[in-house]
Amino acid sequence: MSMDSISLLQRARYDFQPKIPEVLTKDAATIQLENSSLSLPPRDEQKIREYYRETIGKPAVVFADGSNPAAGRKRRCGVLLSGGQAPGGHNVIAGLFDGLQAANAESELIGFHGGAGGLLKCDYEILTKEKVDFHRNTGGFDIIGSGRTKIETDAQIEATIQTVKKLELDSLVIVGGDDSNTNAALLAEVFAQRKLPMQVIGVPKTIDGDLKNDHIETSFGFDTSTKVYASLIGDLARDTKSSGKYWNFVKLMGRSASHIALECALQIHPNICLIGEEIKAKNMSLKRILYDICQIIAHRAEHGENFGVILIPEGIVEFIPETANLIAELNRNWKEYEHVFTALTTLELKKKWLYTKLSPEAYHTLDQLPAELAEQFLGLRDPHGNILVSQIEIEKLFITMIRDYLEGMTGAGTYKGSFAPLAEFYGYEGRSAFPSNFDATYCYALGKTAFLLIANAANGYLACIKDLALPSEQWKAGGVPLTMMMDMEERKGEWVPVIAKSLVDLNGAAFNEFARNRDKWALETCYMHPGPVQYFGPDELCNRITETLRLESEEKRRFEAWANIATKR
Ligand code: FBP
Repeated sequence: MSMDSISLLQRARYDFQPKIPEVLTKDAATIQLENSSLSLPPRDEQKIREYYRETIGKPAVVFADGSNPAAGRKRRCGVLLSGGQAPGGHNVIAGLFDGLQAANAESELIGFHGGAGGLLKCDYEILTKEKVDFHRNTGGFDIIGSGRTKIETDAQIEATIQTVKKLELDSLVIVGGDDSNTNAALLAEVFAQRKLPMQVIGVPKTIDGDLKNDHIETSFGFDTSTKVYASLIGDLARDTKSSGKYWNFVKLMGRSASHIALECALQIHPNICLIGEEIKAKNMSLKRILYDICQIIAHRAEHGENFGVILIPEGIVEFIPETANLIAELNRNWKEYEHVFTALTTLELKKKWLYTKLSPEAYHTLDQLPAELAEQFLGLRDPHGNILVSQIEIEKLFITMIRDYLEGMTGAGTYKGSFAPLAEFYGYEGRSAFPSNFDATYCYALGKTAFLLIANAANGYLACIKDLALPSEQWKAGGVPLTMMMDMEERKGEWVPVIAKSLVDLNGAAFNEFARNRDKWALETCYMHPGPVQYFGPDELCNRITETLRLESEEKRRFEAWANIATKR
C-alpha cells in the first residue's frame, strides 16, 4: 500500500467527505430503532413462514434519537463482498469500520476473502485502519475480493457455523445482490433457529439495478456505472455524428434486466434502445426486432444519415422468444450436459447430440446461429450452471443478420445507404470505476447503517436508505426485514422463497419517458453528451442523480401528493 504509486485522482478522493444524514453521525449509544411499518411479504406469507419462522414478521425500522447502552459493546463483525463488482463497495466497508470503531475502538472488522467462499474456508483478514483508509472512495472490490459462491447446502451451512464459532463472530454483513441477500436471509434464520448469538445484515449492491422495490430505491453501483457507460456512449455518438460513417451497436451489461440500457438511453437519446422486458411482453420475434431496426436504418439513410447508435442489453438473449427458449431448454438439461459436454470436443458433436435432446424449435435456433455464437451459447456457464450472457456476442449476431436483411431488401424498398457497423460491449469498464459522489456517499451511509442495525440487535435486515433524490443530508436511514422482500420462485425445480429480481416496469416513469421520446430519437439526431463522471465542481454536475431515480422519485412524489388530497376528501 505505497502512497507513491497512486494516481492524483485517488489521492484527491481520499479527501472526499461524504455528507451523510445527521443520525448516522451521532454517538451510536444515543440512537435506537423506531418501528416504521408492518413488515410481511406482500404474497405467499404462509409459505415463506414455513422457511423463515424466526425472522418473518419483524417491523421495518428507522433510526431515532434515544438510548442504546449496548451500542458500545466490543464486537467482532465479519463482512464479505458478493457477486460482480459495483462502485462504492469499499465505502460500505469504510462506513461499517468507522461505525464499529467509533462505538468501541477494540471492535474488529473481519473481511472474508473472495465472497462467501472465504467464509466457508475461513479465509479472512482483520481489516486495519490503514487498509480501510487506503481504499476509501475508490472503486473495485480489491480490498478483500468477491465471489459468486452461494451458501445453500447443509454442509455449507455447517462450514459457516464453524467459521463463526472459530472467529467468535457476533455479526456478519453481506454486501450483494438479490441472491446474496437471499443468502443473508437464510443465514439469519439458521442462526436464529439454532439460538446462536449472531446477527446478519444485508447491503443492496449491483450495477444492474435489479435489486429494487418499495424499500430500495436503487442498488449501489448503478449510478456510477451508468454514468461511465453514458459518457462512453455519448462520446461514441459524437464521433459517429462527426464522421457520419458508423452504426454503433453497443451491448451493455445487465444480466437479467434492462435498467442499465434504459438509463443510458435516457441520458444519451440513442437512435434505438432495445428493452428486453418489452420484447418479452410483446413476444417480439428476432425477425421482428431486426425488421424494426432495418426500417430505422433505411429511413435515416434516406435522409443521408448513414450512422447511428443502438443500445442492446446483454440479457436480451433471455427475452427474445427464440433464444430464451433455447437457453431455457439448455438450462433444463444442464446437469446432463455437463458431463456429456466434457466428452464432446467439437461443436458438430455437441449439436449432433443436442439434436436428440432439444425441441425442433430450440434446435432450429441453435442451428441458425453462426458457429462462434453457437459455441458461446453452449460453452459458457458460471459455477451455478447459469449461462454467462455477458460473454454472448449478441451485438455481432445482430450486425450479421441486419447486413443480410439490408442486402436482401429489393424492389421499391431497396436499401441504398451504406452500412458500416461497429460492435462495442460496455460492462467491466464501469463496475470498478471510482464511485460517483452519489455512490461514495450512499455506500458510506449504508455501511454506517449496517453498523447501527447491528448495534441495535437487528438480525435478518437489509440496510436501507430512502429519499435518495433529496440532498444526501436529508436521506432517511433504517432497515427492512429481508423476509419482507421475498417471493416464492421456482429454482432448480423446487419452489423456494427468494428476493426476486426487479425488471424494468413497462408502466413505470423511466420506461414511459423513453417510450414517449424514442420515435424522435430514432429519426432525428439529438444525442446528448454527458461527459465523464464529475467528482469536483458545482452540485448539479457532481451530485446529479440517475434519470431513472429522478423520474421514479418525481412520480412517487406526485402519487403521494395525489393520495394525500384524495384521503382528505
Ligand atoms: P451482480 O448481479 O453480481 O451484481 O453482477 C452483475 C454483472 O455485472 C452483470 O451485469 C454481468 O452479467 C455479470 O455481472 C458478469 O459477471 P462476471 O463478473 O462473473 O463476468
